[in-house]
Amino acid sequence: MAFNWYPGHMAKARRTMTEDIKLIDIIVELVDARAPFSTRNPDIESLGAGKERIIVLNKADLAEESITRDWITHYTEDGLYTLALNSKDKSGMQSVLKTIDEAAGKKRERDLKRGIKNRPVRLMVAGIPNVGKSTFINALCKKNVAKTGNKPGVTKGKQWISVRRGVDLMDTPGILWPRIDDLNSQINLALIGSMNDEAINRDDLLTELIRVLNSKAQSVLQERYGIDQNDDTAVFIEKVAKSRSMMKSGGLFDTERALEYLFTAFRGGELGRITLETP
Ligand SMILES: Nc1nc2c(ncn2[C@@H]2O[C@H](COP(=O)(O)OP(=O)(O)O)[C@@H](O)[C@H]2O)c(=O)[nH]1
Ligand SMILES: [Mg+2]
Repeated sequence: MAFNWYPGHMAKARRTMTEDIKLIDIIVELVDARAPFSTRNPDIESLGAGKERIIVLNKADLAEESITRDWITHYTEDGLYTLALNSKDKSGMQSVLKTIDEAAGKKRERDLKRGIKNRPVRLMVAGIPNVGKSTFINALCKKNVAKTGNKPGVTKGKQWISVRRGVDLMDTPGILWPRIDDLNSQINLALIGSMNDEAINRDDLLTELIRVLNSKAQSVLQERYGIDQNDDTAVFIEKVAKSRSMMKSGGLFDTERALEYLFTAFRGGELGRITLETP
C-alpha cells in the first residue's frame, strides 16, 4: 500500500518535477490534513518558487476540525491559498474551483501587464504518495481521467485536461517525496499509512499509536475495547483482540491480527478524527 523512498526514487522524482514545473503556472499541493507538516514536501518552497500556490489539506474528513482551522490560518499567513477538503465528497470541489479562479486571475493579471493575452493558465496537482492526488483529479474533472491507486507513475506522457475555460490541468500529478529527515515525521507518515512502516521499528510505531489514542480517543477505547488509560501495551492489544474475538488455536489471543486491525482502524478514521500535528 505505502511507498518506500530510496535516494534513486527521490532523484528521479526531483528531475521529473523540475521539468514538469516549467510547464505550469499554479501548483495545487495536496497534503494530508492529519499530518500537514510531515506530508509536505520539504523542497516545495524552492521547487515552486515564482508559481501561484494552493495548498489543499486533503482527507479533512479524518482530521480534527479545530486543528485543521489552525493549519489554514498558518498557511494563509504564509501567503498561500489554503483550503480543507474531502476529495471523496465531490461537493467540496466548488470551493476548489473558486480558489483556482482566484489564483488564475492573479496569474492573468501578471500576464496582461507583460502584454500576454489569452494564454491558458496551467496547473498541476502535486504531493507525496497516497495523499489523494488521483482521487482529487477525478473529482475535480468529474470523469475518471486519472487512475486511482497508490503506485506512483501510472500515467505516461503529458496531457492537459480542461478544468474551466482558460484553465488547464496536467493530467499526471507530480509525485513528491516526503519529509524523511526526522524520526517523528517518519513515524507520523507510517501511522497514517503514507510511508511503508517496514522502515520503522514496529514497537516504536505501536508505542506512538497507543500514546496518541490514549490522549485523543479515550472514550472510544473505553467503550469499544474496555481499555483503561493505565493498561500497558500487552494488555491494550489483548483487550483489542478479545473484544474482536481474535483467537489463535490453543485459546490464545491473536495479537498480530489485533495489531493489524488497530492500525487499519486508525488509518480509516474508525477510532475518530485524529490529527497528529499542530502548526
Ligand atoms: N477519507 C478520505 N480518503 C481519501 C481522500 N482522498 C483520497 N482518499 C483515499 O486515499 C487513498 C489514496 O488516494 P489516491 O488518490 O490513490 O492517492 P495518490 O497516491 O496521491 O494518487 C485512496 O484509498 C483514496 O480513496 C479524502 O479526502 N478522504
Ligand atoms: Mg495516484
